[in-house]
Amino acid sequence: MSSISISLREHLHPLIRNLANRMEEVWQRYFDLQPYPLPPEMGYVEGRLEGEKLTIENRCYQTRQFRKLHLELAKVGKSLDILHCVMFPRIEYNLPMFGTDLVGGRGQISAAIADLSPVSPDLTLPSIYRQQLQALPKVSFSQPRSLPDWGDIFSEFCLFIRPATEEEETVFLERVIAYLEIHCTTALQSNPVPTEEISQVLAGQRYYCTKQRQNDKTRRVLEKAFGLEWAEHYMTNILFDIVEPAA
Ligand code: 18B
Repeated sequence: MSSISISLREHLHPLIRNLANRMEEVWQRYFDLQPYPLPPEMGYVEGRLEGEKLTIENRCYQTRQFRKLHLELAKVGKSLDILHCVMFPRIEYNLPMFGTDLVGGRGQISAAIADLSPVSPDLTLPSIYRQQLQALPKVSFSQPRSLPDWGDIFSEFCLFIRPATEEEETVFLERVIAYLEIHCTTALQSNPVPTEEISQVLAGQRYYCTKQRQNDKTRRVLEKAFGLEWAEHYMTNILFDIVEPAA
């Protein structure tokens, strides 16, 4: 299996490959990564989309602060390369959702998204995050993209662009790594919330997942390759799952 995984990564757009490698390197540097029990049939998945092969590779870990660190790489024939990543904090920790999605094909990334998304009822980030994010040097991109209707979950720091040049790809990659480093260091210093505040964190995570499941562009790719039911199952249970606390 690992040789298949390695070869998938090698065949993806360089920005996707480089970001995947860099994010895993950051995770390894900060955390004691434990395996996350993904259903075995979901580690490596193959389907067909309009005559082309769709290959999905899932990597999942857990840590003290994070229930699930999910990195997914996917390739549809020669036409579509995808990186998807979400870090799900344990609900005892009032931490934002780090998420990134890169979609591209035929040598061009069309969508590069990254954010630290709030889980508070007023959809703002904790000030410790805002201060660090505001302190980063300003960056700008020549082709910003606008968020879809369901995108109210994203913070004011959300990056959503079509990188126009290799230089912009590099600026985007370095900015995502900066977000990730801020997140890892802040998470490592954070303490669990009192029990009575857990339900609020859970509600915030649930809202985030509910909105992400409304992404028709993701859903359509999965439906075409694997069917309606499988796509619904995958979006609800693998990509954007919610875990209820033990009663
Ligand atoms: N996503 N993406 O992860 N999605 O998963 N993604 C697209 O150029 C997949 C996340 C996000 O404009 C597109 O328009 C598939 C996370 C947003 O309406 C395609 C998988 C975030 C958009 C896919 C996947 C996130 C978007 C269209 C599973 C943010 C723009 C590409 C492997 C943290 C939506 C394009 C819009 C777009 C596909 C965001 C094809 C199959 C974690 C905002």
